[in-house]
Amino acid sequence: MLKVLGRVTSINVRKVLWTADELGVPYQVEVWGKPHRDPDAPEFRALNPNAQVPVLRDGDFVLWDSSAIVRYLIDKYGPGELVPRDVETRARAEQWFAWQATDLNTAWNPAVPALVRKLPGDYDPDEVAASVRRWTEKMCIFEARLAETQAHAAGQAFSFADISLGLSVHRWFGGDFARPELPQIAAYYERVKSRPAAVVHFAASTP
Ligand SMILES: N[C@@H](CCC(=O)N[C@@H](CS)C(=O)NCC(=O)O)C(=O)O
Repeated sequence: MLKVLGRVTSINVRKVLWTADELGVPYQVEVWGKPHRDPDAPEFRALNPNAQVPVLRDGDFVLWDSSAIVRYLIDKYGPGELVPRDVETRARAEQWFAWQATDLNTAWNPAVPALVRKLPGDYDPDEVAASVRRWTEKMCIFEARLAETQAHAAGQAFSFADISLGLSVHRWFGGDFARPELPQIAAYYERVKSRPAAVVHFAASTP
């Protein structure tokens, strides 16, 4: 059986688990990641020299980086309904999938640890406020995209991009800060989190 090394409080771990659930692939979670089990341990670094979760073990095959793992699962066990057949729509899914991992994921730091996960730390209030502003700007970009599709990131159908974006929206609503009204994103949140394969991942302890 597939083994996912990580902690379910990590968005990148849940991105992998939700993908596996969408594809109907069974897996076991081996808990790694602070504060449970420090991935800086030599046996974990031997699997991922970055000392980060998630790591996938599929038999003897070991893979790190959540985006690479999502693509691997789709290629090996899918694609299910996760990959649009039309080339342009598929490219659009890739675009939003990459945008989440780069632009959005960097904008929300340090707002996420300070205001969403509320991790202990000496946060500079100005930096947190600047991060909220950057994060809000990115969410407005996604709001505009959803206004075009009225459904999902790549178009009408749910795709792999909506896994990481859906979890990101979950974070947005889990934070302790003032948010502008973004009605498209609010409707999208209800749409994605009610998917049968999604429910458990939205119920996880921290957004
Ligand atoms: N690019 C990596 C980033 C992984 C990452 O940032 N992992 C974080 C959790 S989301 C981590 O391992 N933090 C250390 C820990 O949990 O101990 C990926 O997408 O897999």
